[in-house]
Amino acid sequence: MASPEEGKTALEDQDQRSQPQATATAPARGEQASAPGPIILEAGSYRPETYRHLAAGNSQVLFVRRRQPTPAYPWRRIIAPLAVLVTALLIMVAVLSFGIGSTLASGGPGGSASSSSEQGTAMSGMSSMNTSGQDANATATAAALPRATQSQGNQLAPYVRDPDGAKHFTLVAEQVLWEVVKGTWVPAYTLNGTVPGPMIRVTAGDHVRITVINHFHEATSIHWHGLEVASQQDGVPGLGQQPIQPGQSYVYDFTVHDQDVGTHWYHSHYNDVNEVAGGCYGAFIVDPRPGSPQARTAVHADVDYTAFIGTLPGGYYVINGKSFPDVQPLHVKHGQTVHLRLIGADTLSIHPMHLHGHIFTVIAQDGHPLTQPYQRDTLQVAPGETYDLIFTAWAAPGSIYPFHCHILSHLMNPGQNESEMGGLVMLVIYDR
Ligand SMILES: [Cu+2]
Repeated sequence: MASPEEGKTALEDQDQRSQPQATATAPARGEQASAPGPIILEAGSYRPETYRHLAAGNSQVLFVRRRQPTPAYPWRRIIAPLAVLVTALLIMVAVLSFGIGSTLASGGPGGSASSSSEQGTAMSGMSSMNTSGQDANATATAAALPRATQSQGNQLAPYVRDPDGAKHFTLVAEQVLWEVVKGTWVPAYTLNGTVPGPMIRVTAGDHVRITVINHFHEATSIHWHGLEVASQQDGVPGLGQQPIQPGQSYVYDFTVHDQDVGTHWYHSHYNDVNEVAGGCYGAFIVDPRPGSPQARTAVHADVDYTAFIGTLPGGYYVINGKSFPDVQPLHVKHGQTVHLRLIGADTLSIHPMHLHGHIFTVIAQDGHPLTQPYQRDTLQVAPGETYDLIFTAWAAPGSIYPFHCHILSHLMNPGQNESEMGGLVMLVIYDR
């Protein structure tokens, strides 16, 4: 399985976007790292020298990206738009012939641009409405979307204090093109412009107010997953509220209590097969009240990191909105205690997440401390679940370990071959 990418060096990473993709014509250049200094590796390669360098514990490793991984299947670029067109025509004919064409008028454009991907199919979901027909407009919509102006999600959400003491957050729902791997932009449903949306972090006892402003081209609503809130605050259209229509806003207002302490999240609950699979979610973490019994038993880790496992349109598997090699690494130092919060944001698949070189302890599930924590090196994360893991960073400074899904087809980006690595991989890097 000789890779056509072999021999490519860091220099060729420059300006990949404009390169023609027909063939990989990079000449072999021999050893790159012959002199002291950074060792340049091509991230995602299974080549043996990758592991030799990592075993040496060299923290000077520089990872670079490969070129666009599409040249093996150029015919897809021709077939895909045709398939979208044919699908659109079929849907239109079907809908019109049943005399329910009027429903199309209220259904917004969808965000899934790929008819050949695993996402974007019209699954029936609890709150999904008018999903059929949306793919028809997806291509046109995607072309009109602005590019995201931020490159990383999961940033701590700011808030203002209202006169009544409430912590008031604002989430703006907006569809953007999101750079899932370098040079590849996919249509995404975001909150405040990033995948994941901002992290809401509050303390038990806090009065929380969240204004959701909908700038999607379709309705939405936000569900506070794992929190005990009144049904009219729960974010399910038709049960406690009406969908938030484009241009409208809705104010959620609730208090978080001691039973809400832990790792939770929020996500769209309208057209969720597209909106959640398009990135519309974020972390909602509730810390214990200072001095409370919960606070006394809480873990005090040196590193506290949250990782969403999900998908994005086009067949991408993502950790915090990015596919490897663009997944943000988890940086640790020798001797630290690491608290990793995992959140299953995929809408279809369970992901058995495996950490190389470490045994971790699962201390909480769905935010709630386990009476009997257990040890694993692989943990299945199903859609909707959250897990809190603790591990000790025992290894030497300079070490690098992958944390990855063990369904190996989830370690490839669309168009990659078997010698490449993408998708659900996050590196744990020991800083010096
Ligand atoms: Cu997986």
